[in-house]
Amino acid sequence: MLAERSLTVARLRVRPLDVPIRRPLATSAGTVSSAAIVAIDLMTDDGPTGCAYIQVYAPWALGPMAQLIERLGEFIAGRPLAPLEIEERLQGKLKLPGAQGFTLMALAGIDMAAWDALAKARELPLASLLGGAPRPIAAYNSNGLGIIGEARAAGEARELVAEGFRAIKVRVGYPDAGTDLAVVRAVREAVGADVTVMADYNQALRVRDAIDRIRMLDDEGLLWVEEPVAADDAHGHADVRGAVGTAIQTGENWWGPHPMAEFLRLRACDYGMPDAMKIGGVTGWLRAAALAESAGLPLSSHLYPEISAHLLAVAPTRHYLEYVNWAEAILAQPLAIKDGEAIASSAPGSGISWNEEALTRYAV
Ligand code: SMN
Ligand code: MG
Repeated sequence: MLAERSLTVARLRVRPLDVPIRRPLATSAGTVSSAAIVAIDLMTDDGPTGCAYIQVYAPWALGPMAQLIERLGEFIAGRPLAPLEIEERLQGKLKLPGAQGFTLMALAGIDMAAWDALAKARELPLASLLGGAPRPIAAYNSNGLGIIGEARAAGEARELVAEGFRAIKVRVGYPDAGTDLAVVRAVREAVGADVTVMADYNQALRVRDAIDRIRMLDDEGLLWVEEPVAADDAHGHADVRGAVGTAIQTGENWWGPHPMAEFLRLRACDYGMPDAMKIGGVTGWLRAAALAESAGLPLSSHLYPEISAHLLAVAPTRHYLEYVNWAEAILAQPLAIKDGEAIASSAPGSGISWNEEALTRYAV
C-alpha cells in the first residue's frame, strides 16, 4: 500500500479587498455596492497553497474579519491538513464566544481553504475528492434585478437572459405590494413563458403581510418566493408556507446545519439554499446536503458559485446554482457557464486560484 504523504498547515495569508461590481445590488435588506472580500491563502509545508474567499458585505468589516481569520489560523499552524480535524478544533475554540456570525464566517473561510489545499495536493477537482465528479449544474443569473423599479426591471431581465441563462431572480419587497406585482409582471413579460423566474423578499415582511403578498403573486408562475419573513423565524416561514400556493425557498442565512434541521422539522420550506460560507464551508455544506437528502429537500446554493458548483455536484438533491460573479475579477479562471449550466472547474481544487495582479489592485 502506498504510504500517504501527510501535509501540515504552515500559516495563513489573509488579504482584504474591495472589488467593484458591475450592477450594484439593492435588496430590501440593504445594498451591495461593491464586493467586500477577504481572500485567504492556507499555506502548507512543502505542499500546495489552498485558496478561498469570503464576502463580508461591507468594507468596514474587512479589517476585523481579516484579524479574526489570522488569529484563528494560529490554532491550526503545525497541524495536519485534515479539514474535519481543523473544523473540530476551531469549533472547540469557539465554544465560549459562539460559532455564529463573524466567527463562523472566519471558520468557514479557513475550512474552504483547507479543502482547496487538500484537493490541490491530491490533484483532484474538489467534487472528485469528495467522491463525486464535476457535472453541469442548472444555474440562474442573479447578477442584477435588485430593487430597481418596474421601468428598469424589464430591460435588465432581458440582459440577464441574454448572458446565457434560462432562469433569473428578481428582488421584491417594495414599500407597496402593487409594485412587487408590477415588477414581477414586467419581468415575466420581458423574458416570456420559457424562462424560470424566482423572487426574493430578503426578509422584508411580517407573516400576515407575507401571506397576503405571496397570495397576490401565486398566479405569476414563480418557481419560488425566497425569505419572505425573518431568516431565523422557522415558525413564521412554516405559517407562510402553509397559507400560500407558491413554493417557499430559504436558507442563505442558516448559520450551520442546526438551524436548517429546525426548518426541516417544522416543514418550513419547499426548497433550501445554504450559503457556502454561512453554512460552515465545505464541511458544513456536506452535513447540510445530508440533511436535505434525508428530507427530500431540493438544494440550491447562495453566492460562491465556483465552489458551489463542486458542492452541488455531490449533493444528492441538487437543484439550482445561484450565479453571482462578484469575485470573478480576482480569479485566475472564471466559472464556466454553458447553455444555462455551470461547469465546475476540472482543475485540481475548488475552482479558486488568484489573479495576483487583481488582488494587488483591489487591496485595501
Ligand atoms: C442576496 C443576499 C446577499 C447579497 C446579495 C444578494 C440575495 C440573494 O438574498 O439571494 O441573491
Ligand atoms: Mg436571497
